Amino acid sequence: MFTKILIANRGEIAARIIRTCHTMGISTVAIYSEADMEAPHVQMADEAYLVGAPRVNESYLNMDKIIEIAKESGAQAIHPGYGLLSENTAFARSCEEAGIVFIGPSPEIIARMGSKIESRKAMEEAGVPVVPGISYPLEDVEEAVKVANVMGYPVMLKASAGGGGIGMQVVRSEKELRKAYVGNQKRATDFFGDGAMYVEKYVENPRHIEIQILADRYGNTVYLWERECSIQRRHQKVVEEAPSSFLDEHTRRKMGEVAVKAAQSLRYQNAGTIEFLVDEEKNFYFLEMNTRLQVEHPVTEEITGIDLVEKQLRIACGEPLGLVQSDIKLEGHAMEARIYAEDPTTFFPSPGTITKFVTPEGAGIRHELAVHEGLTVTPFYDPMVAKLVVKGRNRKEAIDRLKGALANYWVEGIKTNIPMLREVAAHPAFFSGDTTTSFVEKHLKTTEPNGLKKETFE
Ligand code: MV4
Repeated sequence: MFTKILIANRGEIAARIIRTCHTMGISTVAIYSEADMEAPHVQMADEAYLVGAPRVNESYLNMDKIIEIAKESGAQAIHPGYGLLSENTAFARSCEEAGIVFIGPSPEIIARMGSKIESRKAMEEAGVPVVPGISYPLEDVEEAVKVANVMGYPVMLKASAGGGGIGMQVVRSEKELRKAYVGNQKRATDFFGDGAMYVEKYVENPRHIEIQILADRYGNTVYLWERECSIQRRHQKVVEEAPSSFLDEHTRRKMGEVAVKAAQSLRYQNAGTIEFLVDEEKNFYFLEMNTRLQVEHPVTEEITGIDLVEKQLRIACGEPLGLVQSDIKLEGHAMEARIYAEDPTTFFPSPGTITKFVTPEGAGIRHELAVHEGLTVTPFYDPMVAKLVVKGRNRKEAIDRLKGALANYWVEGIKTNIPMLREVAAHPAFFSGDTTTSFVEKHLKTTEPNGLKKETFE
């Protein structure tokens, strides 16, 4: 096993990775920016190195500097966490060239899954159901019209490099498609430097259900059930749970087996997630593959009892998985609520100094924290300050614990989305499992600032 690793991240995920390293006797190297001198991950790590100015381009995205620090400190591997450099092909390649293990899949797979067109093509070849549509880049608007007319409206025009809802539009007629085409292409080019687009049939009112997989270099691959992440606001996940209340035993197994088939066809290694759209009839379609540890991974850990970070480290240093599918248990029900430093009425980030941060404690409550009392939340990074993870013997108990914990969460000095989380947790539609991607829009009072209707994409 590695004796020392560098964590190329910050916030709760850096702290989360350091915690597992310490239970495994692995020494940890943190990196930090000038804005993160007091951050918890710096305090927790055995060593910490300043990488640069607050802005991510000068700190947490400074690949050369990070690799230099890894070499200097004697770290044998780098864990990239999520976001930042976690799905950066060039970084994974640079690590390889420097003789440092990148804790994740190969650069080739990261690149391939980073293109929505390429990943669709790969999945079609593997026999995985994909949303009806095309798996090659459109030449021009005339081709788009031709394809959409055959498929039937509504369709979704999507950028191959898209993400976060950018470069994606629902179109309900030829007229709308013609109107959307150029603007969507321009946005994709501006944001991602790649204007390639394709079309898919639009799936109405879907659920977002993703399968966690683990795969070692010897071809052993298992699925760790699903996470349902349908409760999102503007493509930002708010509450996730495992298992999904929507799936039956048969669909759950089928989706897991398909995810394993997908991973094996790619010769995937390490932890990964296959995202599916699930329609009202429980048909499921591949959406994209995430080649990193995800924010919501704790709900999977809670129901399986498996430490995903530990598995990532063991796989990366060449150990066999040591698990077969029948070893993966599914016990209880877990939920995660993401706590953001944001104004609950405007949804703008709310930086500031935290003057009170009291977390609720009790049976079935787990915290993943990026902050503590006295810390200043700066405007430079993702505004997520904490994750509240709860577990119960069943979904009802998990919801009760979520409600109870949110009621006792006490934060002052910054504004948070806790009021919105309380509204979700207490909502009858949430209890009844009406957890589609339209939940926030359909059921919450607090969806848009000042009651304004949503704009642009979606
Ligand atoms: C879709 C879709 C309906 N039909 N594709 C949103 C994020 C991006 N990765 C894919 N997304 C969607 N793709 C087809 N063919 C609906 C969404 C979608 C969505 C998906 C998952 C979670 C929340 C969502 C919110 C709005 C739209």
